[in-house]
Amino acid sequence: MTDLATALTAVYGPEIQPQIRRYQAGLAAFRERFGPGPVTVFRAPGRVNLIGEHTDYNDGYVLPLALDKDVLLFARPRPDSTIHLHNLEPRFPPRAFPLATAIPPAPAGDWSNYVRGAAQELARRLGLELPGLDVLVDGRPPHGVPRGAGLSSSSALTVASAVALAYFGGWRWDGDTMAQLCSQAEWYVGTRGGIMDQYIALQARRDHALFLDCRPLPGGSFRSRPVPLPPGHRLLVVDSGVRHQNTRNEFNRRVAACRAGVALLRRAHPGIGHLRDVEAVDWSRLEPLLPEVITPAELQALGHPLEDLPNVPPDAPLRVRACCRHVWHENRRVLATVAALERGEMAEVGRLLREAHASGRDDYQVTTPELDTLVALAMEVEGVVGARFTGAGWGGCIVVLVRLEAVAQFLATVPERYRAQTGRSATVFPCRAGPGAGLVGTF
Ligand code: NG1
Repeated sequence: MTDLATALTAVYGPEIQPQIRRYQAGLAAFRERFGPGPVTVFRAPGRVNLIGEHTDYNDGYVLPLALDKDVLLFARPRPDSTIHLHNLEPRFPPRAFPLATAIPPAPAGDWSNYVRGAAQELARRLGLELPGLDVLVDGRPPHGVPRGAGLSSSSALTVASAVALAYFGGWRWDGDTMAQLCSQAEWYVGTRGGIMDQYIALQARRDHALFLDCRPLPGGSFRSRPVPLPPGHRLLVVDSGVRHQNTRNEFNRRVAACRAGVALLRRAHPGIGHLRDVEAVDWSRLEPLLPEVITPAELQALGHPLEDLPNVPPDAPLRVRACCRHVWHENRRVLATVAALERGEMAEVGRLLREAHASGRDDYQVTTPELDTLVALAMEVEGVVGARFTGAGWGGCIVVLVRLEAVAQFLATVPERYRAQTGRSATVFPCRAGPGAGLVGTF
């Protein structure tokens, strides 16, 4: 048995009173539902990405950090091989499914699919004798990860589930292998995302962002490096309050546009596998090789079928040139941001963040009017270094880098002006870079 206060101090630092109450409530709810006895607790954080959007599935660069908000998973092995799921939020109803190497999905949008994906992937890849589990999940505010806000609450649930199953299955995982497994697990829900969210959830370091090269090295590991956050500054996450449903199709269309670009560039650059592989070729030489728009059917006729991309119909217009333009430049921006942060050149960091937002808005077309408004309002505050949308887009949050002394002015003006302009309320939370996912202890 672990001492709760000691375990929580190791994870959250000295201010643990609210966390003690949160964990105690979770433990009590678990025992009320599943009976007395020891309970093992796991956690996984959400993330905010400073820069490098829609680059991870193109084998590119990203610069995320883990939030100090997390999903808690309370678990205890069962004598059979089923997973019984309970969630402290009533809008996520109880679920149960048997462990297997092919687990049937619940209907699209069902919360249990993230746990199913993780369970299926562990059963498949590791061939473990996984025990069944009773599970209780707590992702409630204010300490949980906001849902659907581009802060990777889904990856946090996937990662926490995988870590719990691996623990009870006796697998001593390494972070790179586990991140790849969890990234694959999220394909279970249909999106074809990259490795950023799961990697940072697992490998985050307190007070640091993580520069990650999403191209796996020959042995399957990844190159990453902690980047300290600039002293005298604060990162703010501002939730626009806009949530878009069914972004899966739009997401996969962007993935399709990038893959189409690679297929077409291969005619002049044989052997390339990702946009990343032409990073040294000047964009002005690549752009003429790409059409503005092409459909999957036209690509197929050219001998380049797009495979394994759910919900991308043959006549979907793929904006190949603009999407590739975003990715090619965004990769450069990540490298330049890391260099500028390390040299303390904050004006340059700010310029890159603003440019990244404009590129997501104009080329990748994933922002919303509300996100654009929030970024514009943020930039009006003196002392704001830069601001941009964060995560996939289509609503959710912006991230703002601001000088410490300007935070009060930001809080006093931006939400009010946002409400005046859009009629919506924005939630601002200062963000501390927290540690990565793992076992908290048995209580
Ligand atoms: P969010 O914001 O969590 O939907 C998605 C992808 C990332 C990355 C970003 C865009 C998943 C699980 N996450 O994140 O891999 O591609 O969009 O940069 O697919």
